Amino acid sequence: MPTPNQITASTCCYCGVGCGVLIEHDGEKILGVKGDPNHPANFGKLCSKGSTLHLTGDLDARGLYPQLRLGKGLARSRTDWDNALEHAANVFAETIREHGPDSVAFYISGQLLTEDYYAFNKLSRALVGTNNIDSNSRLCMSSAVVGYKRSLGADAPPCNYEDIEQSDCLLIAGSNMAYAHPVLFRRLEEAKSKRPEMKVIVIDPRRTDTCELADLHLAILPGTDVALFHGILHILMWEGWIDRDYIDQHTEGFDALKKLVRDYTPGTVADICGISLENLQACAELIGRAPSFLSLWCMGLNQSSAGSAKNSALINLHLATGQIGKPGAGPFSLTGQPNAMGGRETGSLSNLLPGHRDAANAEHRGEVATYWGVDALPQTPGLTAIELFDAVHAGKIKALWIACTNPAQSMPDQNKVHEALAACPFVVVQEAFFTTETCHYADLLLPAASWGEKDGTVTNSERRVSHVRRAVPAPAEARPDWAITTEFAQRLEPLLRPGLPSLFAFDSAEMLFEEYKYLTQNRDLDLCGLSYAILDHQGPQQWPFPAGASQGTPRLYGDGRFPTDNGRAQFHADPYRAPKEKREARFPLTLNTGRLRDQWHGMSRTGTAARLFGHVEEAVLSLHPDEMRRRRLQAGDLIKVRSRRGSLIVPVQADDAIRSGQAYLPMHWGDRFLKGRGTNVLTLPAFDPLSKQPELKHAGIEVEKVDLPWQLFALVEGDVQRRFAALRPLFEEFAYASLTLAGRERPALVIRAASAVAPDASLLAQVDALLGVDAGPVLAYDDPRRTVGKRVRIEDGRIVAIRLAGETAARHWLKSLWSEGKADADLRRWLLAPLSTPPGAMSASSGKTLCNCMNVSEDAVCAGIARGLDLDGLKQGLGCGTSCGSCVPEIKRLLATPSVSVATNA
Ligand SMILES: Nc1nc2c(c(=O)[nH]1)N[C@H]1C(S)=C(S)[C@@H](COP(=O)(O)OP(=O)(O)OC[C@H]3O[C@@H](n4cnc5c(=O)[nH]c(N)nc54)[C@H](O)[C@@H]3O)O[C@H]1N2
Ligand SMILES: Nc1nc2c(c(=O)[nH]1)N[C@H]1C(S)=C(S)[C@@H](COP(=O)(O)OP(=O)(O)OC[C@H]3O[C@@H](n4cnc5c(=O)[nH]c(N)nc54)[C@H](O)[C@@H]3O)O[C@H]1N2
Ligand code: SF4
Ligand SMILES: [Mo]
Repeated sequence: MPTPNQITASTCCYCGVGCGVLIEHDGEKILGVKGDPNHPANFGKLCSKGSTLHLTGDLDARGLYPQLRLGKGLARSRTDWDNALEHAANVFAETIREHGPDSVAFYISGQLLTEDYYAFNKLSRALVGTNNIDSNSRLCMSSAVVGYKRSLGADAPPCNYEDIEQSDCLLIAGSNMAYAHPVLFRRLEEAKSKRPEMKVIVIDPRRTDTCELADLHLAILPGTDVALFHGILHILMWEGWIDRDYIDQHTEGFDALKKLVRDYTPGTVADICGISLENLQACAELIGRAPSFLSLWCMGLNQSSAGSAKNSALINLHLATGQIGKPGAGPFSLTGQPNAMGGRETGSLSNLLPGHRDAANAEHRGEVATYWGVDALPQTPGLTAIELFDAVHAGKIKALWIACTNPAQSMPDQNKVHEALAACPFVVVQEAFFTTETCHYADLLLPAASWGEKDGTVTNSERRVSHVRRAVPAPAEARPDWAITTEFAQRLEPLLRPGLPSLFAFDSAEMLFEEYKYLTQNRDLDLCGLSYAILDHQGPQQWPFPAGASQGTPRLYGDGRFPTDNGRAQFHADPYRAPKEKREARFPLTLNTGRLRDQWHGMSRTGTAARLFGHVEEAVLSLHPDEMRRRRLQAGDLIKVRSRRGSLIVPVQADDAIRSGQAYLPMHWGDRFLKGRGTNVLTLPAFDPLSKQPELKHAGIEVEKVDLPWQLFALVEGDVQRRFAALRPLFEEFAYASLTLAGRERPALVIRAASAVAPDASLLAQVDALLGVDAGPVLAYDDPRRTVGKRVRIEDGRIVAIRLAGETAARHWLKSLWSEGKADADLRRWLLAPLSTPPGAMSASSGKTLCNCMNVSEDAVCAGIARGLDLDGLKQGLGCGTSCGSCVPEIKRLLATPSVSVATNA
């Protein structure tokens, strides 16, 4: 029986800010979500993604029952858990017996909970006996891990969120916080509005919405951060803005660095970075004169073949100025995923072990083996993500277990990843949503519980551990990850170590936590004083929190002692190295990739909420207007984007937020929403030598216009996930196909496709049948000579489905009639005439929803600005920006743009 009005305090499952949420539910279904006013990460705030969590998770997209494929080429069919896990245990045991433990691998995720992570780690290293356990954090945080460890001695971000608010000078490098860590950005906006003297510097090749808060934006050339940081240090030294005492007392290695940065003169650096001498000098001065200096960084530094060098070069600046271990100061890496930190803590990168230990360290291996009661842990180094999929491709990995990540969308060099997955003899995918690209390759597909349905803990960017609480049961037969992993391990044990007591006698997530936490005893991250009960009574806590502690630790290294052998922090003198793919005639553009405000990664969850497509509806490549002109491209033209590894067809748009010579494509599109394996078909697998993190931000590309005159547009209301699944395969026949959702109260599936010639009539007939425009109350017009065809289905006086074939000029007009619920005389007249262009003058509308909470369009905001409204006026008049605030930076940008009247991007 559902019991209404229940509230469960939990956390948001998206970014590393780690906001607390209050889940409103009836014990069966999640009905709403609010920010938790008592959670110290967000104090009640949520961003556009967090506040729409309850609108996501369409059951038609969820995994409900295990599915098994009994041979390549066969279809998967439903099975039960017993059979599924027994089968998996047999295949793994057989593979290990025949080819050794390193012939299997686990590829897991920063979105798992700490307890899930721990179970996988023990499974891989203690039971299977392989270090082949890596996670998507390899694509995300591994450069920061290396940076912290080699510069400061341990993988521990020393700061907290209040330090950000208290700092006098903030350097935001390679982070688009406004989109990727919005609630923290809200906190920063507020702090700066209270203390306008606070200075904000943004280092990003693009002018992002984060720049709305910047006193200084350095649009450096892609990948040149190391040169910039050395150049800043050069000036700091020259001007005497370094802290000699701090360097002498608490660090080592400064002399070598001094020697290196001598060559990084302002002129050289300005040249390498493509910025002015004045701006470089201004940046160094802001840092050098600031009473407190804090840096925030994210993927613009980490996802680089020089990721480790970028991290350490930035930390150098803090050590040289003594700006660490005090309020408002320190090098603060923002974590991407909600539990990227938990993964690092439990040792879920192949080179790590639980409790911030190293797999290559014999003493560490011994400690963990003893604690687990096994003879030894494996010595052979484990494979890292890129190496792992290479090994799968080469046939060396014969059984692969993937959990909570979608490598067939998110890894670079997708063509190779798809080949690898297709060829792997046994692929298990443990997923909450069965719609992902990776699920396609699963021989065994296991339905996982997801947000609101599982118990455990996560650690956010500021080392704060929160208790994640279950609000409702998982749908159908979906199970929590720790339970799946543990039960698989229990079935594998008798096959691999018969007769021995179980290593996996866990009945709850809490039992896993209790076992795991003692592996952190006396380590830098000591969690021994924590328990679920303490988290419930005292709220989320920051580690270290050793036994006997009454509270967590907000800031590290206040005493200048570092967890290195001699207690000193280490300067690193790595020279600047350019990104791997140099600009050359065949690939003259550098492709940068990253996040959108309202989407999450491969969109398995956000892609089920139509309104989250209101801000950006489809994949579009951005180019500087000069590059467009040079190639004679118009906004909206379909282009072929080519890299050394693959190509993709998308529309193009002009964007003066990026510099000439560069291009930008959001990372979110994979093969499902866009034909052609998505953004990462273009990116390169080259990685940093120490962190093995791939260079996802700088791929060499070229673009050219493609001529695909036969176009199709379709829109169909309702039942979107099922229609998506049925229609998507038909669009393989088209050269270009993009699928998206639209609408708020009445979600619709929207499809755009194009090809060189008209497709087979039978294909179109199949599409029509699935759209429901083949029969019933449908107005139709066909012009066989011009191969133009129009179909509109009208029910109760409203459009419910549209299909335009041949030419699609009327699509914006029709879509707006649909969204307004109109089917007027104009429509009927237009439909029954050979004309395909819409009647009357088309108003050029961007169709973009700026404010998702209050449903305010960009057009409405621009019209308000044209009427003379300022930010407060717009808030009062239109309501935009008054709820989650995620749209405020963009509204400010529009306010600052001269001549904003009505946006005219077609
Ligand atoms: N909305 C949303 N939020 C998210 C996520 C999401 O999918 N959607 N994902 C989460 C995850 S897992 C992560 S890791 C974070 C990522 O958060 P961010 O790293 O902030 O996001 P990105 O957009 O990937 O990249 C940040 C910026 O790096 C810049 N950049 C590119 N190359 C360089 C360079 O060479 N130097 C410098 N200085 N900058 C460069 C890009 O232009 C981009 O603006 O976001 C988290 N939050
Ligand atoms: N070009 C380019 N590529 C990138 C990046 C980039 O900036 N540019 N960024 C990289 C970064 S930083 C990251 S972190 C990766 C992210 O890449 P992925 O890890 O592939 O991203 P997600 O789509 O979040 O995948 C998580 C999967 O877990 C599923 N899931 C959700 N909850 C649960 C659960 O509780 N249990 C289980 N078992 N499954 C669940 C989701 O449905 C989803 O399919 O992408 C990387 N790829
Ligand atoms: S900032 Fe947004 S996405 Fe990140 S945890 Fe908070 S609500 Fe979730
Ligand atoms: Mo990430």
